[in-house]
Amino acid sequence: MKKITQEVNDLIHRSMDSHVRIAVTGLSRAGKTAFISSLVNQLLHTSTHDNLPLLTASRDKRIIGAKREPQSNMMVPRFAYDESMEHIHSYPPKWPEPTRDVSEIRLALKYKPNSKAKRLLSRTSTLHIDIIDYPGEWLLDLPLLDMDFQEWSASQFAALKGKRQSLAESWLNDAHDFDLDSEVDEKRLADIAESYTRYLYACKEEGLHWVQPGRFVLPGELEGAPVLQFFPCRFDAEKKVVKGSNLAMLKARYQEYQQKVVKAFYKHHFATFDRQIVLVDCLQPLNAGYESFHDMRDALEQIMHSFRYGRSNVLKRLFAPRIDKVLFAATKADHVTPEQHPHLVSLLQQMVHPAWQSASYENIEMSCMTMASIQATQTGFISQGDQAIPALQGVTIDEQPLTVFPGEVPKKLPNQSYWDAQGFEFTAFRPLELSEDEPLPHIRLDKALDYLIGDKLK
Ligand SMILES: Nc1nc2c(ncn2[C@@H]2O[C@H](COP(=O)(O)OP(=O)(O)O)[C@@H](O)[C@H]2O)c(=O)[nH]1
Ligand SMILES: [Mg+2]
Repeated sequence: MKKITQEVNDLIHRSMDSHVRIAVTGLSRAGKTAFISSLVNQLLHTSTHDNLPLLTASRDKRIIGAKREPQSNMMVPRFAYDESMEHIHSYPPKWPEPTRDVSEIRLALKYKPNSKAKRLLSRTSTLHIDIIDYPGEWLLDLPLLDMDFQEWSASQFAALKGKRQSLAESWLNDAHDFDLDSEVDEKRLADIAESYTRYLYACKEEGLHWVQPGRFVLPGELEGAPVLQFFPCRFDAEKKVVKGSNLAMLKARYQEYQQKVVKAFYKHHFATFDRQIVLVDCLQPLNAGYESFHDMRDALEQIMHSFRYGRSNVLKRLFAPRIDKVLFAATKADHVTPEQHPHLVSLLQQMVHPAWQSASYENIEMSCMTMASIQATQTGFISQGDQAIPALQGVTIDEQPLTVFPGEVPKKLPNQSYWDAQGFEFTAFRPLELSEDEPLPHIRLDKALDYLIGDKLK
């Protein structure tokens, strides 16, 4: 009898377990690593600290505690949480090393349910949370699934305007006398592909984020593989492709890239996500200027296509998408004074909303907010005559203590005259010196968490 009761109890407990996969993305340096490190750190401290007041279940004192668990997907590298924390707690504190691939970490969060149905069954429940880190650049590749090699090539040449045109010069020179019809020359293909890849990196360095193929700049384990060795070409689509020629090889590699890289990512990773947070660094393009800012907006619009599952959509043909909530978060809010935070949200909304509203996002909820995963500044006031102006205090990356008013964030998408008139100057700070047994300081990370999993903790 006792054994049966035990088994029934186990069964009930297992049925009280639920599971959510939260995907974290954003273009490189948007703050993914910082966000996941802080998220894990916050949850691990929530049993002992009041560090997440905006997470409803935590405010209601229903969170019992969190612990790490072995991740469920064994084919994906582990998210380097301990290494990140070592960096942050080193002296002087450092930001975690950048990572360039997909990674995953899993937590079990034990809580007291407040829904009647769940309470009847058990006094405690467990939510298993998988957190997945992947580069936003990979989402820029979705349109490739709807384009053949010729169409894609044409779209790349059409984009060669403004800064891009001069950045592309060296690649175009290297490809200038390349004969597409002659017998395949692997070495030459590799060289021109490298030159094209350098052009893509140069775009990113100039703050131009829309780069295709996205995997070329964040190759992960595919570094150096032939599937990443193609480049746009001008050719007559009507003419027959010579067998065994350079063009035949380029087309084959492009198709392989579509199937084995782009489709594979959507099928094996993206299809398993329940919730998505897209991190956006709005401050970097404000520093960089007009072209960079608009390019960021275009890149975001491209990223949004991955959450559009209209009937004829290429994603729906591949799998049944599961993501039902997407959060866009402007990161690094600790770079600006608190009264500027509403401007930062409104700026992000202006980048995201128009594109969101003009398309059909069936059954997906979306929200925008601003936060700082790891707060690296303290806020205060400096007096100027008889006025007190808000200011930030921190230590720069080169170890210089600094008190500044970094400037105003525009509420609306700025036009060129903004940069001509004042421009923006946001300094990068290193993390503050922190004690290892305290949770990391953050701004509204708990609000993000409430949006992402609040409903799963009822
Ligand atoms: N002040 C501040 N800086 C941040 C924060 N998050 C990220 N950063 C900065 O942005 C850089 C890139 O962040 P990271 O998380 O590595 O970006 P990822 O490439 O998206 O993983 C870091 O090295 C920090 O300099 C934050 O919350 N506050
Ligand atoms: Mg990272």
